[in-house]
Amino acid sequence: MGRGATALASLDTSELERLCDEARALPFHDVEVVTKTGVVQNFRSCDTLPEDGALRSLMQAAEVVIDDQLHRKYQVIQTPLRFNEGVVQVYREAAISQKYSISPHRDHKECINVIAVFVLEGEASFCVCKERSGADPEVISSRPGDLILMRGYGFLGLPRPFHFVDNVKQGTRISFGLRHLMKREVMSNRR
Ligand SMILES: O=C(O)CCC(=O)C(=O)O
Ligand SMILES: [Fe+2]
Repeated sequence: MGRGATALASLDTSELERLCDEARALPFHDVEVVTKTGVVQNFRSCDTLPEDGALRSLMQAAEVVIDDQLHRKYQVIQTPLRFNEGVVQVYREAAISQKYSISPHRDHKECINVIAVFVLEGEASFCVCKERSGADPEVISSRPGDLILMRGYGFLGLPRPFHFVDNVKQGTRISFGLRHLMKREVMSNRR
């Protein structure tokens, strides 16, 4: 995680299909086009997941596996990992005039330990960069089935990475982001 994020292959096609079917049927809502802190957002989102569904079980399984490695085994994160937020985001193909699907930002300080984003569908670029301007971007290669792991607040005392999504190709991109919020009442995950 040299620059604060990395991606690894994680889900097989049949699991992906189940997750996508469940994700597509969620009651998505529009998000603010520009947040209070100036982050541009071009997607719809849903954070209410069906009980006993594939998304929830993935959230639980990911928590166990990641906690096992990063907390119990290697103590890279100090507090036990508890994913208490799971958000599905659907991005439409970007208009040419729109550079970013989500512009450079860091996830909120309330998001501790590690942030896990499963790419469920679509092609796009998830990039880390130096600062809010988007300078010096590096694409974290991520395809459907991949899991992007990103430093949250407190991860080895290292800075949270700036990152963005652009280049959403034909069709849609669906991601499933898991976060451990220190307090659950956070209104916006981004700053
Ligand atoms: O959909 C993604 O890949 C993650 C987007 C993101 O950075 C966020 O929602 O904070
Ligand atoms: Fe983010």
